[in-house]
Amino acid sequence: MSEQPPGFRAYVGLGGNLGDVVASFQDALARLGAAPLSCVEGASRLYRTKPVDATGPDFLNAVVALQTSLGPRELLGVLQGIERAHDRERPYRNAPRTLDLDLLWFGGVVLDRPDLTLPHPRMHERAFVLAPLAELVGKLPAKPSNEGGNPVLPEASRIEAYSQNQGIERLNELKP
Ligand code: PH2
Ligand code: MG
Ligand code: MG
Repeated sequence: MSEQPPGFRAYVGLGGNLGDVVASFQDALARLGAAPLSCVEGASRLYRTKPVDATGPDFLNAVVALQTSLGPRELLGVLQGIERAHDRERPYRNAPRTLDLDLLWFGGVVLDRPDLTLPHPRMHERAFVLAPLAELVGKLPAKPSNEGGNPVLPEASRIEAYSQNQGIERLNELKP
């Protein structure tokens, strides 16, 4: 009997501030679960967040963990396809959006390419990423280092302080 090779754990940030964002997140969760060689391991709660370096209405943000045997670029392609399915438009930088899916962390892989930087270069500055990510990392079983380990995050008290400064409000669960 052949053993399934261990997949990587990837963390994906979800954001949006146009249209029915809860419905977009639910649909994105279903599509992520249906992606090839991948399954959803868990999701954070929803967070209402003030726009950072952006204009428009408040955002909803969340983070989803996947177990995947896709490569990081293949997974990026899946994320971009889901954004397109939600008519994501980019008229200018950080414009209001229906759905933004950012690959935050991929099994400890470090990459610096024009199309993809891992871990996500701005994730440690942004409470709208850190708060849901820390919640989810705390809920999932730890990954051994030979399977990529876990993202190293600031202390909980620091994330809490960032969250208060950046006007982050924790809401309900993201239901599939
Ligand atoms: N995404 C950005 C820029 N600013 N602000 C909040 N609150 N949430 C986001 O998801 C977000 C942002 C760039 O993608
Ligand atoms: Mg983004
Ligand atoms: Mg993005």
